[in-house]
Amino acid sequence: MKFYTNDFSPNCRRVEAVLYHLGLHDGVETHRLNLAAGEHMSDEMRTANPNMKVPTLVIADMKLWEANPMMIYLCDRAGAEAFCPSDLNSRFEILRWMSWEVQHYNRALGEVIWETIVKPSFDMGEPDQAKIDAGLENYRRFAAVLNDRLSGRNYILGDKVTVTDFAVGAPSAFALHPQSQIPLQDYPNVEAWYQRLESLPAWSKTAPPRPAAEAAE
Ligand SMILES: N[C@@H](CCC(=O)N[C@@H](CS)C(=O)NCC(=O)O)C(=O)O
Repeated sequence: MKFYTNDFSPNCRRVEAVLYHLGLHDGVETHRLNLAAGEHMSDEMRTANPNMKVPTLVIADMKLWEANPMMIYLCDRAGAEAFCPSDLNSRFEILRWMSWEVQHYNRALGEVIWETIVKPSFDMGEPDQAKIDAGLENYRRFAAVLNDRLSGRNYILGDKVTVTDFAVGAPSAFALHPQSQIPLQDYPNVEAWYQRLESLPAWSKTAPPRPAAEAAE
């Protein structure tokens, strides 16, 4: 199994964490690509994924791209029923929250983090306050939904961690970073759930390096 990944990417982190969680990581040939240096723009990557994006997994003849379906594939292949339940209702919940995080929650979070963490870390210009404000307004709308969902639950589907948490929680390290401006103090269930995720072995093994801006201090 070949895994093309990047250490800063929440999309990659969620897949690598699943590989650790399922005990598959040792059998993986991992290619850590420097996206800023364009290492993903290669013929090898184009063959593995015509989008030339990470995460990408190659398992024999299967070329897997798009993080969320990749995670479900890995779980089903490993028979990880508790981590990725296959009954009809659970599958609906998993797919619903995955679709929601891509379209709403993590999109809003990403808009803010791009300005507050990514741009300063990679010398990409000054943060745009108007974009931060718009992103935060969006974030608050969806964070309230997640905060309610996590009321009385340790994880999104219930008491046990599932693949759903790895998908929705993928940018946890950035959201928790003080530089992010994400108002987690107003969403205490979300903050506690992020901390819970961070303490899982598979999650802590895949923590991104500290943002360059902080490392330079
Ligand atoms: N929807 C894709 C997103 C993939 C993606 O955008 N990956 C980024 C890193 S997070 C990437 O490869 N960027 C390099 C580029 O677009 O050139 C997924 O879920 O895997």
